[in-house]
Amino acid sequence: MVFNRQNSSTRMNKKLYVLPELPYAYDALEPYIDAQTMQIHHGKHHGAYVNNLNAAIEKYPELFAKSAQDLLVALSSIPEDIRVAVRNNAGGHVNHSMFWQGMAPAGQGGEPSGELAKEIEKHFGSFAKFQEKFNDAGVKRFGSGWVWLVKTKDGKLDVLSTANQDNPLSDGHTPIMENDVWEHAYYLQYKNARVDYLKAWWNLVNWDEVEKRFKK
Ligand code: MN3
Repeated sequence: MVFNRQNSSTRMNKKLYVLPELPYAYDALEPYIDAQTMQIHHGKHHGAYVNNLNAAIEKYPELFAKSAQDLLVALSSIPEDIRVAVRNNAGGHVNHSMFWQGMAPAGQGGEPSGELAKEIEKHFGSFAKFQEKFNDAGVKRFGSGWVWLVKTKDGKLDVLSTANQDNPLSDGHTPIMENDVWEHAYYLQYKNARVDYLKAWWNLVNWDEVEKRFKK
């Protein structure tokens, strides 16, 4: 049997995107995020983004060689017929993977330290003002989306929000931390009170992870 060289190398490069395991148990973020929300959010929502991303890329298998982040950075170069699917589902995959890593079991929250704490003070005035700006951007995001702390193209810290599953990477910014303000992130526990969820969520921030991203 003769293998076509190109086909076999395509097959070797084809690495499906996979749903990462949570770095903690489903109930580890209680009482701020309940176990059922985590189970559905991770298994069903994030799981669906991964499946849909794999299905979209299937048409251009050479793209499996790229990381999901790289797909978002180079969104304009993605074939037009799958660009929206990649934007939504690579976005959903990257955003949620970062989101899980950016949280830690309750009680380990606290405040940022070192260089990051200094930069936050420099750009926002104080940690409290930064929190206020972040929460405000989250409350004002109409419909579904995300709120972010980013390092902008010119190296400044800024707070912004994006719609749907859009990621700041596609606009040339580097995401440092993020909160999910889709209703599926909080509705079971907080109902329509997004603002209460946003406030409670600070108890879960994994500052070690956020500082690591900031230093990169
Ligand atoms: Mn979500």
